[in-house]
Parts: sequence; C-alpha cells; structure tokens
Amino acid sequence: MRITRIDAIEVLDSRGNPTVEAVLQLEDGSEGRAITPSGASTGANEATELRDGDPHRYGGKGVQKAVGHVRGEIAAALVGKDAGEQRELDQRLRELDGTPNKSRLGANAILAVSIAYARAMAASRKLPLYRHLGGDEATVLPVPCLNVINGGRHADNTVDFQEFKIVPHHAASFAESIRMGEEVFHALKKLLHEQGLSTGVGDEGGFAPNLHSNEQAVELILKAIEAAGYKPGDDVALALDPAASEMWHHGRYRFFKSDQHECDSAAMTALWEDWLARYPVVLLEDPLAEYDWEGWSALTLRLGGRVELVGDDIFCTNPDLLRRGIREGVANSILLKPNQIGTVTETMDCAAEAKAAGYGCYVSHRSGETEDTFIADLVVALGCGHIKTGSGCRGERTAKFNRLLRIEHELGPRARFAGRGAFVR
Ligand code: 2PG
Ligand code: MG
Repeated sequence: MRITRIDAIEVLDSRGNPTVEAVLQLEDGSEGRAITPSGASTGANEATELRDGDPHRYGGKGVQKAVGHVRGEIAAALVGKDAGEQRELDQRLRELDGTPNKSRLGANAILAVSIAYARAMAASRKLPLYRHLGGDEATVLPVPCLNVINGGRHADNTVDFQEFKIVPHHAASFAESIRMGEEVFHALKKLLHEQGLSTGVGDEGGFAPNLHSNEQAVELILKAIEAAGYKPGDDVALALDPAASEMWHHGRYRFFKSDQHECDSAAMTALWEDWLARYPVVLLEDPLAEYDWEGWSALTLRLGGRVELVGDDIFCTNPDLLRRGIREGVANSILLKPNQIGTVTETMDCAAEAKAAGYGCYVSHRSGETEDTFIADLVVALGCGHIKTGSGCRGERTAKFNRLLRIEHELGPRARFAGRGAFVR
C-alpha cells in the first residue's frame, strides 16, 4: 500500500500552546490523522520536542520547523512509497532523523506521522485501531486512574505533589468504573465548596485548591469516596504521582510549594512507607527523582512487594533506561508516554520488554493534551489494564474516556474489565 499524501499543520494543545498535527493518506483513500501531546514536568531523557524558539510567535513555542519537516523531508522520503508494516515505517522515520533522541526532525513531528500511519493502516484494513495494533486478543479495558487533585507544576496552588488519583477498580466494567470515578469527582467538588476551598481546576482537570498540607489532599479524597457511597480501598483506591524529579534540589527533595523544607532520599522513602501504611494506595509513580537511581533501588527493595512502583521520568519510555532499571531493581512498572520516545513501535516494544521482565505497564497522557485519543486504543491494544488520562472533566481528558466507552460497547460480551488485578506489586 503506497502513501499518497503527507501533510501537517500547527494546531493547539489544551494549554493553548502549538503542537503538530499530521495527516497521511494511502493509495486506497484511507486516511489517518494524529496530534502530538506535550508535557510540562518532562524527564531529562525524553525525545526532543522541537520548538521554533522564535520569541515573536507563541512566546518561542511555535512548531513551524517540526511541521516543515513533516511537509518537507518526511513527505519527500515517504510519499509514493510502500511503507510496509508500522515497524518499517517507524524505522524509516528514525533513520531519516538520524539522531538518538529525534532532535533533528523533532519527536513531535515523527510521532504525529507514526500515529497517523497506524490510523491510516487500520482504516485500510477496516479494523478499529486497538485491534489493528493489538490483534484479536485486544479485549481488556483499563482501570481509569482519575487525577482529581492537581499540584506541583500542574497547578498554581500550595500542593507540592503533582497528582492525587482515584482508582475505581472494584467495578464490573469500564463504564461502571468511570461512573464511580465521576461520582467521587463530583462529591469532592461539593466537599471543597462546602469547606470554602477553590473548585477551579488545574492542567489535567483535577481540582487545585490551596491546602495546608499534601496529606490534606488525600484526606479530602478519602472523604469524597465515602460521601459518594464507596469504601476507600475496596471500591476506590488511590494512586499518586508526586513527580519527585521536580522537587530535586542539589541532591535533596525540596517541598517547593508549601513550606520549602528539604529532606534526603531516605526520608522521602520513609514518607512513602508511612503513607502506604495509612492510606489505600495501589500505585506510586515517580516517588523519587530521575537522578536518584540508588534511592530508587533502595525504595523498590523496601516497598516493591506492597505497591505498584511506576517509573516515569527515570525511564522516559526508553528501552535502554528500562533495561538499566531492571538490572538495578528500580521500580516494578513503567509509564508509557508515546511522545517520550517518539514512535508507535518503540512505545509498544518498550511495553513488551517491560512485560517480559514482569514489570507492569501504565499508559499515560501528557499534561498538554488534545482531542487525539490514540492512548485509549493503545492501552486496549497492549492489554495492560490501567491508564491515566486526567480527571473527570475537560474535553481533552474525557475524549479518551469516551473513546474507551465506545470500545467497550463495540467489543460487547468480549470486553473484559481489568479490575484490581491490573496493578502489579
Ligand atoms: C506526568 C505527566 C502526565 P507531564 O508527570 O506523569 O500526567 O505530566 O505531561 O507534564 O510530564
Ligand atoms: Mg509522572
């Protein structure tokens, strides 16, 4: 199947920053379109998001160069050719770029083309995307982890930790799980309102009130779970992403938004051990910084049997970093963000390596998102059982939930909800 057209434009993400949209057509008329998301609390080893740096456009954040690379070099190399399987197309894109971190053409340009190709091929095969990527066995719907309180770099409040998530895992279906999640989300809104706290939302749609401590966020959520008629832990558990790399300050952890106090890696680990004893937490992402490999190993040894420990910044969806983590006993799960590595194939390969090593895989959005729902299909294709894609509101977040609701409906009796078993330890 030959590629007949590749085009791109600059569109907007949920923070109002420009990003790349690519569209790709095949000779049978099938078309695929994709938009690359964008992170704020990015890992140091992520593939390069190419920005123009021209202060006169979008404060330097324009992506005209990346768009130009899609329309120019990438189109010139691929249009008129049979690109073969996804793996071949992605390999071609990597060779064309020629750098280890996709810094020449930009991972934002490359990923948009990679996903657009997957969509075009799925359309050509007349298959839904999850099935095109995951085959007949792609029938597992994930537990959604809703980020209902935002802090850290994602909100303008006094909360240091970035994400406080609810995990409605005791449900018969994805649809039921989402309903439970939304009920808790609305109960939390009511509770915040009653306590005179702000119900304005942060970048990922979670509430972003000023609180007197990080613990208060957890306490409020536990109350909301009960107010919605559920049992904390049994029905709805908790997941956290403190995004500890953002707290890293000269080898220590600084509580940079609340009281400015600092502690070392051992004290941070002790804090998490204490929280795990007090709160029904099933997943802890980036509990330590990406620079703290030793601390991460020690923490994994201590807490790995009790909770899913997800490496986001420390792995950056990168197989080399994941391999180091497996060797050094770091984490027991990996966060999968396609734009951290830059192609569909590399993202799926990373998941396969993680699974082979007994690690969990947790599919993720970025804080800067769009209406693109690729990750919803991806999580079903991988069958890895849990996803984070924001809170209970904001269209760019609910777009992924809505896509998963449609997939569950389409699968009918074949659909299986991952439930509690989705979390490794
Ligand atoms: C994270 C993400 C997504 P960002 O830290 O896991 O929630 O944030 O996209 O800003 O890196
Ligand atoms: Mg993270």
